[in-house]
Amino acid sequence: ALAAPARAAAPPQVTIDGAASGRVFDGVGALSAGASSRLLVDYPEPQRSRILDYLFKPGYGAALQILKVEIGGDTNSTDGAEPSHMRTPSDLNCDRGYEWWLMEQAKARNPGIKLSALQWGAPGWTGSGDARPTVWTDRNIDYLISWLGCAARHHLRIDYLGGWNEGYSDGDWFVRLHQALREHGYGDVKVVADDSFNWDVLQPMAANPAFAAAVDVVGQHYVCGYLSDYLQCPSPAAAQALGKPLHASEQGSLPYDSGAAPLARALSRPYIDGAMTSTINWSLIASWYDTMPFQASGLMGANEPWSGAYVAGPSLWAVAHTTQFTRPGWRYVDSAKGYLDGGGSYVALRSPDSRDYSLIAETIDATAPQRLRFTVTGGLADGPATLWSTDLSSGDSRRWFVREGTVRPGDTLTLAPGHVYTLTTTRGQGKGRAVSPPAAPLRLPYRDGFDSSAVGSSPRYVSDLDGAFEVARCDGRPGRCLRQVIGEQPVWWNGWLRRPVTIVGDLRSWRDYEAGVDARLDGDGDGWVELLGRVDGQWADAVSGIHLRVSGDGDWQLYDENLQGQDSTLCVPSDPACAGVQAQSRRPVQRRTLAAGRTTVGEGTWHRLRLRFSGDEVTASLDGRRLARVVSSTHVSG
Ligand code: 147
Repeated sequence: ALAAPARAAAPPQVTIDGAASGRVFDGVGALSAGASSRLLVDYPEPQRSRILDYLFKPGYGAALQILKVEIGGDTNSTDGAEPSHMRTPSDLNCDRGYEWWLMEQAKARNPGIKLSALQWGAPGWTGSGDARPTVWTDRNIDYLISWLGCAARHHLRIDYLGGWNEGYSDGDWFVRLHQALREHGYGDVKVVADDSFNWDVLQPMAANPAFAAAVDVVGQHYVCGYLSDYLQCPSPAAAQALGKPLHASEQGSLPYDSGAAPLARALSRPYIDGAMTSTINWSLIASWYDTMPFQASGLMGANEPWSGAYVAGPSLWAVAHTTQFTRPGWRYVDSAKGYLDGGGSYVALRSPDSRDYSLIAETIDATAPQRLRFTVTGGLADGPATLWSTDLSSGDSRRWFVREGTVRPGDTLTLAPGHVYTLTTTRGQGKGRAVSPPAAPLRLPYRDGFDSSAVGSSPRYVSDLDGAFEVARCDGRPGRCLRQVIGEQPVWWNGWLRRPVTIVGDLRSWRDYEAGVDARLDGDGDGWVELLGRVDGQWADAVSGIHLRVSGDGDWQLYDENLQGQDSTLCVPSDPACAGVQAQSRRPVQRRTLAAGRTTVGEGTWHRLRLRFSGDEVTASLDGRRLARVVSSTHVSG
């Protein structure tokens, strides 16, 4: 029974008082960044539409209220590189990549969704030109204004714009950005600063009133900690005294299954502990090869476009417990927020223009059922309310996002441990029922001549880790080719990978096979081309696997590149050695030459590179001539 009869000891009570209004709620969202959506766009229909429904369609799944996207910079930004709209001062292409498409799809499902944008890296010409280039230039501001122009061409209104992901701030740059937005007719775009850590931005804002005035929203990352249980999510009193909205503008980084419980905590506690009124999860959907870092970190998973398989797991429903019952513009009800004595937390929100309210509670850390009596006052609807629940301790999807029934103010609820609950007077909720097809390997033989891909596009399944590989008309032979088009070092984000690489394939089922590519170097003899095989990991500047490199100066080398260990905490912001964006892995990459020699390969001619893997035997050849046969058992598949 939901409503237990009152017992001797009075149960704890929560009063949802419509007059006790707190801060304005700005919404729960997710982040498509770091090439996290790369494989989603290649999904077949109807699966692709179903996945988008799970993410964006109201009353169906996560029903996200904010979509935050990366402004691509042709440089590695975690799980790959996203393309830039403006690679040179005279270039402009508003159709590269998949973020425009994604924003359009989100808006088509929910016209009220808010859009937010931020750059991780940027083309070199927009940068400061220093040894460690920054984006704090007027050229970069022009570049961002051009991006907003592209958004307008796509009929997309951008609600929030940040500076440089985890790159801290240059206060005067934010002042100029704020001015430029006004001058170019984007005065309603809210400026977020500084998408970094520890509320460090408060100090430069306090020291520079013009900077403070230029900032509409203070957004901080990982306010509940990093890759942890996300138990506490505080903000300093000085932040709360600013009179500006405070956002948890990136958090998450946990898998769509095991991350659901920490995520549930991190949806309510940033408001309870720190007066933050928005949280954004990285990532939206784990749509990158498992080869790359932070496998499965997203609200959903979908990285097999060939099979159409996807995972709509508990994280989706943890989010739905807030998003399906509120809207941006609602207000928190401060009489009904806090921690439960038996473990867990709760917040309540109310509609600004009706008597509706919703109370969201999580009991993740409770160990026993607990009672909670609720009452309603202050002009809110005092009739029956509906209770929804998700049992996050269960792997049974039938126990997620369940409509339990009706309760009334004055009733005492019994809250089971390990759950998320929503008590609401709103309607229109729903649970999507689309079912994923089974997972399947990417079958061999696999080949792509790019003839069915548009010039300028990224061919299906091909995923750039750094740089940009585009379909082009071939030079010196008929047909289409893939060309790496970035010739200038971009302003990198954290410098994990700073050489152009693109990958395609299957991490687990590709074991014994032959890989080949026809390649041509364009340049002055200082370039190289590599064919990689059995790629089984990527971290920092290592692409783990077997590499055959042929250089324009005539050297060739077969080598094995490995990751050192697997620890995923690259850099903690409290570590002084980690100056935010300068976070470089301090773990060296291990490279081992397996064979090397000289060829007559120069630039401007086509050559065929081949790698053949059979058990622990690796054979490399060039233009049909064997270069080496070696034994290497370091890499088994990929
Ligand atoms: C964040 C990035 O902003 C995301 O693009 C993605 O790479 C994510 C993966 O966890 O990480 O960057 C962080 C870097 C360092 C910390 C947190 C986030 N940290 O040390 O707390």
